[in-house]
Amino acid sequence: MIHTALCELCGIRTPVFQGGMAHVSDARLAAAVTNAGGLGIISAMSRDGAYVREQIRLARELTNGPIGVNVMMMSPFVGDVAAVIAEEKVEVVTTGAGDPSSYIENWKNAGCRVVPVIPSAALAKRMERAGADAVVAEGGESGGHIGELSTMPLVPQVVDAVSIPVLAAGGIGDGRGVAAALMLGAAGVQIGTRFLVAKECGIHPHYKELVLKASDTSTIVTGRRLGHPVRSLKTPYSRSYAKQEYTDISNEDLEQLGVGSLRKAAVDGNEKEGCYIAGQIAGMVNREQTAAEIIEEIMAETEQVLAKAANFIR
Ligand code: TUI
Repeated sequence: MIHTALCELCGIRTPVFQGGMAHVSDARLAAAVTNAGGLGIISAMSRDGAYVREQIRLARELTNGPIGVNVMMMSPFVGDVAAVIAEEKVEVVTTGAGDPSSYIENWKNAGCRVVPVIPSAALAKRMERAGADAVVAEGGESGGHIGELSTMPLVPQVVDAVSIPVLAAGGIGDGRGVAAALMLGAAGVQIGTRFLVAKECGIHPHYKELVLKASDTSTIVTGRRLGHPVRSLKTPYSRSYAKQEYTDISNEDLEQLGVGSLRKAAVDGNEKEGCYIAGQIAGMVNREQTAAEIIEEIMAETEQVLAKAANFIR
C-alpha cells in the first residue's frame, strides 16, 4: 500500500485525486473514485450554485467517503459556488484557472481542505501564505488550461518552495508516473485523462473512442494568442482553431470559436465543433475500466516499480 501525508490530510486510502474536468467530472464519476479509495472531484465548471449543490448531494447518496469540488475561478458563478461548497461542508475544494485567495478563509472556517491547482512555484507560495492545505502542481502535459512549465521541472521546484503537501499532475497515467511523482517529492497525484474512459464516466462514447485511439502525438495546444492555452486532442476543430490563430481573425471571433466547445465534445460528441480535452498520456489509455480497476492497477504498478527501484543501488 502507498500511504502519504495526503491520505491523512484528506481522509483517503490512496493518494490519488481525480481531476475536476468540465462536463466530465460529475457526481457519479466522483463517487466511484472515492469508493475506490481516491478522492473523487465534481467539476463546478461554469455552472451555478444550485447545480453544484445538487451534484454534491447526489455524490453523498453514492458514497460515504470524502468528496471534492473543483472551482473554475473564471466562472461567472464563482461566488455563488464558493458559498455552496462551504454550506455543504465539502471535504476538499480544488481550484483552477485563477487565484482563489479571497475564498480560502471562508472554506477553511467551514472545515474544507483547500487545494489550489497552480502552474508555478511563485503561485504555490502565494497559496501557502493564503492558507492552502496542499497544492496541485500541474504541468503542461495535462489536458485543458495549462501553464508554461512541464511536470518534471515544476514539481520539485514547487516541493522546494512550500512546506505543505504537493500533488503532481500532468502526464501521469500509470504507476510509473505515480512512482516518478513520488520521487520528485510529491505526496500524491492528480489524474484526469485516464478517468475519461472510466466505465462510470458518462461522456459521449465518441469522446472515449478518440481517447482510446489516441497516440503520443495526438494532442495540440490552442488558445495561446488569447492568453489561455488549452491542450486537447487533434481533431478537425482543434486543427482549424490552431490555423486560425495565425490569421488576421479578430480576437473576438477567435474567442467565439471556443464558446461551448467543451460541452459540444463531452455531451454531444460533436467532432466538428467539440474541444476534446485530453493530456499527453492519452496514448497510454487503451481500454475502458471501472474507476476501481484504474486505481488498483495504477497503485499496484506503483508498488512494483518502487520495490524494484532499490535494485539500482550498488
Ligand atoms: O484549470 C485548469 N484546467 C482547465 S480550466 C478549463 S475551462 C477553461 N477553458 C478555457 C479557458 C480557460 C479555462 C479547462 N481546463 N487547470 C488548472 C490550472 N490552473 N492550470 C493553470 C492554472 C492557473 C493559471 C493561473 C492557476 C492559477 C493562475 O493564477 C493566475 C493569477 O495570478 O491569478
